[in-house]
Amino acid sequence: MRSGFCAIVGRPNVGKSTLLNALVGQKVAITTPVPQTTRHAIRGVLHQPDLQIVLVDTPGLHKPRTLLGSRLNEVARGTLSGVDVVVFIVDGATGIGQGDRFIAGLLAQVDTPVIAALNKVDAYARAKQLPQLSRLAALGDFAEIVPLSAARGDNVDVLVDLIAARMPQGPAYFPDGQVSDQDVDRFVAEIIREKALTLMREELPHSLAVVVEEMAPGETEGVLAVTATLYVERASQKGIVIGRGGAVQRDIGGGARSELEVLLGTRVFLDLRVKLSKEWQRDAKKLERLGY
Ligand SMILES: Nc1nc2c(ncn2[C@@H]2O[C@H](COP(=O)(O)OP(=O)(O)OP(=O)(O)O)[C@@H](O)[C@H]2O)c(=O)[nH]1
Ligand SMILES: [Mg+2]
Repeated sequence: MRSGFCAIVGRPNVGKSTLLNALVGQKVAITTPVPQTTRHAIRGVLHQPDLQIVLVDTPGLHKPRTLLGSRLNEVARGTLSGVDVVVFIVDGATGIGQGDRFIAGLLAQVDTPVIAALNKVDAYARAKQLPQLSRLAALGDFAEIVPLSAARGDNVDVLVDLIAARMPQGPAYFPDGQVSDQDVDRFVAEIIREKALTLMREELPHSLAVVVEEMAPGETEGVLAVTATLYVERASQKGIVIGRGGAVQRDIGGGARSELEVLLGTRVFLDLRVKLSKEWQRDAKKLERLGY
């Protein structure tokens, strides 16, 4: 069989995780309208007869302002070597800019072939596609260039073929049916973080971290009991996450619970707590404790 590794890189918010999910065919990574959502290199596996592509979603490469930011960049840069092909995504809706040029420069320094993808073609006029494609082509020496919509699925099959063509002969790295290397705890924490980010948007996205403290079969049969903590950085943020009379916290919990029930195929009892971990984004020890 043919098998290998493919890293997905690009600026924050260009649609890397949405593309990962589209390629795998199910939700492996959380996606939100907030930049710097992804914080780990998440592996998702595309299975086809005689073919296995291990896709590595990465945090968006950006100018870091905190220790967390630098960590995220290290994670992304660390995936560039040691893969068979890189998919470099840019956002055609916001346009190609300095950040993309910077990443193209990093990619020029590695030997790995790069497929450039112009994402979000559903979100702007068709007439703008050609100029965007030529702007993208000017950024580097790409093996292929493909316009696509990760959200709608346009051309995702074409991308699969382009990646597959670059997979060497190799073993199955994951058993049939396994679509990700994330453990359930991490996945549950991520779904809770997704709901929180989506509900609170601009207010404090980067200051949030979620840790699953406990997960076990509940007292009622067929129920999974989860205890999780939402960490914020400042005392004032606690109030925002909890909301008036606990409304925001309840909405986060409710949204996460109903999605988890579908994704995990079991009833879920979710106990959410909100705690303060002062300035955790800038503190090496706290970052480690939170899993970063
Ligand atoms: N219109 C449109 N929106 C998209 C498309 N792909 C992704 N998006 C949206 O773009 C936003 C960011 O998507 P993500 O997949 O989270 O982006 P990312 O590159 O993983 O972001 P980070 O993890 O923060 O680096 C979300 O609101 C997505 O719904 C697309 O093809 N078309
Ligand atoms: Mg992401």
